[in-house]
Amino acid sequence: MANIQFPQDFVWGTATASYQIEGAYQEDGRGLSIWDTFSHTPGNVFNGDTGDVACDSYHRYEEDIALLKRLGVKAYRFSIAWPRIYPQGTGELNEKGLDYYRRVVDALLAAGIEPCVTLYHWDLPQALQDKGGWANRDAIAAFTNYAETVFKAFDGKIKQWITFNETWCVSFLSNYIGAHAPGNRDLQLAVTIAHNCMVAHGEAVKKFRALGIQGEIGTTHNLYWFEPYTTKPEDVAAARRNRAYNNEWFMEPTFKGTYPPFMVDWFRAKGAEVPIEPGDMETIAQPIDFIGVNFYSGGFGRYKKDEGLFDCEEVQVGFDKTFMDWNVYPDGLYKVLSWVKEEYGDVPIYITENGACYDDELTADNRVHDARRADYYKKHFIQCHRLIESGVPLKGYFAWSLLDNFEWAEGYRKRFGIVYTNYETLERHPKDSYYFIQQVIKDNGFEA
Ligand code: PNW
Repeated sequence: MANIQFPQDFVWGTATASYQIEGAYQEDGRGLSIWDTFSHTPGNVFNGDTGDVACDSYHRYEEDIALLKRLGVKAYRFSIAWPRIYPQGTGELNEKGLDYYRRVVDALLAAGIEPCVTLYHWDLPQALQDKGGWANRDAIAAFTNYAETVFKAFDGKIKQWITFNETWCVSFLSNYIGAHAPGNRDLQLAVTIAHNCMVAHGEAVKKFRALGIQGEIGTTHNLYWFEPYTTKPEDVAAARRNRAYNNEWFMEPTFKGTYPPFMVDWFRAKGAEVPIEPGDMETIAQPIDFIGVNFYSGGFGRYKKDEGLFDCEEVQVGFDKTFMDWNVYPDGLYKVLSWVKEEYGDVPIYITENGACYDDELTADNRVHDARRADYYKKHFIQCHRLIESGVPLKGYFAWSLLDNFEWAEGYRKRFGIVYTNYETLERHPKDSYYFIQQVIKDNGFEA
């Protein structure tokens, strides 16, 4: 038994995203997003689920905030839906969309909870997609304009801003693998979109600074800890490519203004070039105040000719798996954040997502005994503490997610919440993991 104590100013929070929880997809002038189109197209989302209603947080946000308050969190990470603010992406502003977030932000502040806002958590206005989406550089100016509007509307109230959530998902998962909206399968498109999104991030940061907005701004990358299964050079190189796909491809431009050359060569050999225009790399590498990291998993890989994009196959080494079939690898969190500090220096780090999906069952008395999820959290909290002890500037932790919600291509069957959502009644029921985290926050630590 060890007594684990977190620093006084450690920020405990939970996270959600607009399309996954809000519903009300046609209300108060909201425009359509690529996720409306994608989810309404048969074959894209499990069971044909859509975010039309989701958790109905658009109408039930007060209940959600009451749950946050009871949980005891200092901060809540949520995202603003661009198509609520600019239904066409650019042009006419929709005040009613801003009003919804004004209500949410005011209610959070009244509850003593700091809002942490993501500007882009995947709901691109469909009107922009119709003009080529992120592959069209016009999207960069549209994004910067949208960012400027919300910066000004919430200056002094929202003090922590994240430009993009998981640029890897926006680019490769959505445009090369095709699993997420808009569902393309084209490597060149994915490479272009990753680049344009990073430029858009940089432009938004420049705008933030130019306007003198209070608070801090950063971006969130989903990092994965991929290690070679053996020390054979070909295995090391293969695992390195697979890791760089999630990590270095995004972290190097963000912090150093360069792309990793071995990856540039690899993509070139596959026929894809990064469309860099003069000034882009400087824009991308604007200094940021913190880096958000979403961490879920990791694994081991070895060389296998023609396996996937990188000649790398994953080796199963007996990890516990979540219901997403993702490896539970808490040590990977320690390793990846230690690597961030080693490689990119003392930039403050927030874990902006970490959590687990299990096949929860609601008992007759509306409880969910999700011991495995609580255990997942505990194991990752231990690593957070280890990181802080070792001098990594980890400032906060946001559990994904406050609520079971629309899990993208997996629809509603995959539950990540610490609160159970009954999709028939839309009632919320805190799970055992919620009470576990509540106690951890209360004590700012736990006995491990
Ligand atoms: C992240 N993958 O998504 C997102 O930021 C959340 O919105 C999401 O609900 C959460 O993680 C859980 O999935 C990902 O297939 C979705 O590699 C899929 C992948 C990675 C991240």
